[in-house]
Amino acid sequence: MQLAKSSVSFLANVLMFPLHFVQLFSGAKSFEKNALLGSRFLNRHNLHIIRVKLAMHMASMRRRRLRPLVPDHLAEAYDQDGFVCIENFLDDEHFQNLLHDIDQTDFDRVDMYQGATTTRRSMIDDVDLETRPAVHAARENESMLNLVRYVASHAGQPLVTLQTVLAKASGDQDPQSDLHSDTFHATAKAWLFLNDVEEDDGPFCYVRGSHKMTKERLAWEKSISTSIDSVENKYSRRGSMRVSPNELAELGYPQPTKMVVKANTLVVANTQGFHARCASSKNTTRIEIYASLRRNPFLPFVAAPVGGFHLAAIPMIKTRVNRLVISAQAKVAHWGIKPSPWNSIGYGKSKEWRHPD
Ligand SMILES: O=C(O)CCC(=O)C(=O)O
Repeated sequence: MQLAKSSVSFLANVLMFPLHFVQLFSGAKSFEKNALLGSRFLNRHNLHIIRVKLAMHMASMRRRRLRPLVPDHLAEAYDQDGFVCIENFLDDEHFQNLLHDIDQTDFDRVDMYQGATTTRRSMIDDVDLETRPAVHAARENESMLNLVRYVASHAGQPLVTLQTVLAKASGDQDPQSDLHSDTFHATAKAWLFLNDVEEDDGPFCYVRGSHKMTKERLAWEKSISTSIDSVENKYSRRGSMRVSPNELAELGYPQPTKMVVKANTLVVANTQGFHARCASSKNTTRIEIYASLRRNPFLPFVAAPVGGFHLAAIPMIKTRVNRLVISAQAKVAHWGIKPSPWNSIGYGKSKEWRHPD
């Protein structure tokens, strides 16, 4: 039986070899799903570390070219900490109109359930915003988009959506509340918080400086990449490494900083650095304009700062991108390739609690 199982897995790896090989040059990160990325032999010979270092080198090169997109003090803050935090980001009138638009609108919504937390995306494509100019202007805010580009180290079009995080106090653990790095290369996420986020409102937290790949960090990553079979956490095995507070100290990083912020604060972070959504002892609702940008870490160019040869920057795609992303994931699920995390829940308010118990 055991022999039959290992023969099947050997044959599968042989058949998958061309795909696994091509994925070495992409953002593929799962040690578990790619026999080359997960190979103990190759990782002992530094396959993972070579990818991390090369991605880091390419990111610094691209970021230098993107430097004119952001003010000096923000570039310096990013370089030092791995994130930037800007209070009173939108002017007051725009911010009040944005809150009003969001309160008054029934959005087309999808939910993702992770443990006791629901993450909701409310569609803010052009068709949804014909009478909602304040949301449209926030979605198109060039200062925010340029910061996301700089932090991600990529030109291109960030995905921007209206996101609500509805977290129950009790229930299964939200995997986002363990400190983790999203992947092995620079990638950006941004949150323009629309309500105050207090200490016990499930704030975002970030380990300052953990976007820097120090000698200790590289050694830690190597040790994980060479012992994948014995790593318990499935997200770590899939390339999104979890780290404990004790390990942070051993790696020479500080403990995480909680982003306890006022409404209208923008945070943009390189989520290769360690971060999490803090757990809370009460039910919490966080609502935000959320943006993200992740592209192939080995791209050698940032051509045409805004377009950057990015599919998502094509006008026909850009104006409908919220729905295109969800329906692409649904198609992939329909073909049996990968289940979609998103469940359509129809139109309604972005802050509605549907299952409060
Ligand atoms: O929403 C948050 O505060 C953080 C979520 C997170 O950890 C992630 O998106 O990787």
